[in-house]
Amino acid sequence: MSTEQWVPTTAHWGAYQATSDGDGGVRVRPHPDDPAPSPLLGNVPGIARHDTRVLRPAVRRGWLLGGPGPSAQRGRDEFVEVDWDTALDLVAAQLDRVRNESGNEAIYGGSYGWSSAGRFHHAQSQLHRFLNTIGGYTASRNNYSFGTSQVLLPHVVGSAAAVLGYADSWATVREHADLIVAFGGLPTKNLSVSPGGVSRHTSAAAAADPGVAVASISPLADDVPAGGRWYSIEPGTDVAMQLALAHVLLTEDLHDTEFLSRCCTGFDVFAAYLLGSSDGVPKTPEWAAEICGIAAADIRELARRMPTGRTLVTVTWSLQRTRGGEQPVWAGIALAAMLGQIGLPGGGFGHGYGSMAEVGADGPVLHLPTLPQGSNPVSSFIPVARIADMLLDPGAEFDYNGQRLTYPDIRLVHWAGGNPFHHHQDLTRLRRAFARPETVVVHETHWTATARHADVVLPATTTLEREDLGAGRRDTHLTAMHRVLDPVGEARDDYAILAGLAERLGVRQRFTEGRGARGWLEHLYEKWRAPLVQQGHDLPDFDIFWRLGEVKLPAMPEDPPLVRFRRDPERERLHTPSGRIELFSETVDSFGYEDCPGHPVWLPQERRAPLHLIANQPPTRLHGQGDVGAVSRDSKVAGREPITLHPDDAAARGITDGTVVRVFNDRGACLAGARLSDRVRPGVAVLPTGAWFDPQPDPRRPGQDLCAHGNPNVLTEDIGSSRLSQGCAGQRTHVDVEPATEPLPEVAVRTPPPLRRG
Ligand SMILES: Nc1nc2c(c(=O)[nH]1)N[C@H]1C(S)=C(S)[C@@H](COP(=O)(O)OP(=O)(O)OC[C@H]3O[C@@H](n4cnc5c(=O)[nH]c(N)nc54)[C@H](O)[C@@H]3O)O[C@H]1N2
Ligand SMILES: Nc1nc2c(c(=O)[nH]1)N[C@H]1C(S)=C(S)[C@@H](COP(=O)(O)OP(=O)(O)OC[C@H]3O[C@@H](n4cnc5c(=O)[nH]c(N)nc54)[C@H](O)[C@@H]3O)O[C@H]1N2
Ligand SMILES: [Mo]
Repeated sequence: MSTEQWVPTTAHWGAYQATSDGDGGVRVRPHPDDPAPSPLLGNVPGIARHDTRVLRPAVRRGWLLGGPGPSAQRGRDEFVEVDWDTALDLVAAQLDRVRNESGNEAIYGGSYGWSSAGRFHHAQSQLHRFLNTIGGYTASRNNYSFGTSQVLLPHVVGSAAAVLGYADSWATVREHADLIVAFGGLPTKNLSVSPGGVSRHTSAAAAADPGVAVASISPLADDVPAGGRWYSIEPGTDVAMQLALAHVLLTEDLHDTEFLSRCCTGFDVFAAYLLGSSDGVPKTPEWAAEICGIAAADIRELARRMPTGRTLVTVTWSLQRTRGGEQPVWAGIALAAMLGQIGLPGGGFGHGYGSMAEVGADGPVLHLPTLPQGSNPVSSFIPVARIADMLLDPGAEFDYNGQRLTYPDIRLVHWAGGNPFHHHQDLTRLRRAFARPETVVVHETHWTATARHADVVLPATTTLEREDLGAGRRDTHLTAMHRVLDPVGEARDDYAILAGLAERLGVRQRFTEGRGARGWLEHLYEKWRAPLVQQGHDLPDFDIFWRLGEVKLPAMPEDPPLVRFRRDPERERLHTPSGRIELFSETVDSFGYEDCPGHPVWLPQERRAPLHLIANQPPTRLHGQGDVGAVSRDSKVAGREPITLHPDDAAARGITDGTVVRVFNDRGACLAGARLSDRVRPGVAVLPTGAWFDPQPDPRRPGQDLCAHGNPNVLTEDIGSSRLSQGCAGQRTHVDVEPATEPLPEVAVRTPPPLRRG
């Protein structure tokens, strides 16, 4: 029987309300003030309770019997369930042994991943704080989302935040912009999501129907908003189109020379490249049309239109999640600089409209309550997407942002709140990499592929089973996240798990500071509130906040850095060597990287299979989270992840709608369910990320596995975006597709791995 106590909570897909269904499960409904609630809400009941919840601590049999050591059995072995004391004793003993024998550098604690919303129980922050109290760990830098831009932007505009942290709100864009030129389109499917959530989905509502003319450049018609024009582009060729647009502005004298000389440096070098005086190739619309598949006349017409009003040039994050990913971002900035509107409302350069709810959201830029993580005495780190290289090749050197670094020798991997067997590329290679350490510890709510590749799996609660404070960056409200359910099985909060380890390592007091979880919530809230109240903001104390369920975040009016810079470039210098926007960077040039020279360039891409595969964000879930929920389950085709093919490409291969296909290239293969649509460009296939990795013998390739479920990361290449940024390059790859032949392996990943009671 339902108790009908609806309480507030939030998730990466936004604030909502939940109630217990009286039967151990949960019911959900949108926040009453949300103009565009997320469809992902429909996954929640199915994730909270599912057969794949981890119920008890579990230890891989081979590791339990044989002790720590490299093992190719990870991901293939059965598990033995043990009690909490046994599990925590085992993990604490290994942490202690590894730090004593090999130093804390041998512990990899990067632990990348989205975990859940909630400022206190954020698993990765908890783990970092814990590892810092026991002497530190090898860390990771940057993210999978826009890791390439995080390294590039400081060289071009002085900081990543100048672009990523201060996007104009959609309200400002709608008021001032006449035209949005959107490379990567404005896919609304992405806009219900933001790290920490948004309380009101204003971006999703605005992007779906912007009320501004939009030129949407993408291989997919679904990326085009209402009223927008679709420029169907060949994947990976946006830079050619951007250069041609710039070429027209330059040769027809439509560029803003005043802005370029007052606020930028290096335009002369870039202009010489556009004209072909530096490489013999003028970047004309005719040149670009051959590469990108958009008619020269269309490019010319668009270029001539851009300077006639306020124009926002946007680039989705997807465009930089690829080899040479710096180029479309830098070229987009150069294009916006030539229009001279950077720093004007609704104009200039935007990065991530169409990628995430926070970009274009209304919320203030301000600090939220945050768990202090302490400091890490270990200096070794990797750019986050170099995980497999590090595990496979300790001691090897690699390039990163002008430095030559060395991979540390990792003995123990500790992961909480992430799923590398979702997020990383070339999962067959990642399996080899995960065979190398002596011990892999994973905290998980569910039996994800990463949990299945661990030696010790510690069951974590979900947000619904605990209390927290929730808000995203650029959010409008802070949510009091109430508890709805009892912990499932013997699951514990990550905080409690780590406190148990800290106790065994003699640092419990340092880790907990003597507080329980509720004590921390009050402490973090009050510490955050005090200075704001001093500044005159009206914020209730913790008890009232908790009863109200949410508070409005105070506005912090501050002009964005690029607005201030535009007004007075001499006094508001950017943190670049020249103090200006660098269209040519002497610093980047001095690194001598052929895959990221000193100004934006066209870098042709090699291709070894006939179809482009776009492995974009799934419309039906958050990454791998929610794959067992109703929305994701309902989207499957013949039980597999849907792959969308153009009808011509399907016909040429004898593939019909609704049938199972085998998607393959020289790295790997997976099964998927075919969907035919002329809303994808011919020659392009779309297989979103996030179907739980389900490796099983490939009937076509003896001795090798395929993913029976449709995870595209068995196909993507595990390579850095460039020597500069070493970012994730997983957005696209090349494949072929064929009808699958019987017998078809069943999807096995929706039931737990073999478990025995210890
Ligand atoms: N091919 C390809 N690959 C990609 C991308 C792409 O475009 N193409 N995109 C990349 C991008 S941008 C990203 S951000 C990554 C995302 O990759 P991840 O962030 O690793 O993906 P998630 O599925 O969100 O993984 C989070 C995990 O945390 C677990 N979890 C949730 N709450 C808790 C908790 O409270 N405690 C603990 N211990 N665990 C919890 C969930 O069950 C889930 O398994 O993927 C990347 N991978
Ligand atoms: N529903 C949902 N929303 C999400 C997420 C999720 O898992 N589910 N994940 C969130 C996360 S972590 C992130 S980082 C953001 C990511 O935001 P993005 O990286 O921007 O999102 P994607 O959906 O991967 O890609 C956006 C679009 O880029 C287009 N595209 C791909 N290649 C090319 C190309 O070469 N040229 C052009 N012009 N277009 C191309 C594709 O058609 C794709 O639909 O999304 C966030 N939003
Ligand atoms: Mo991301």
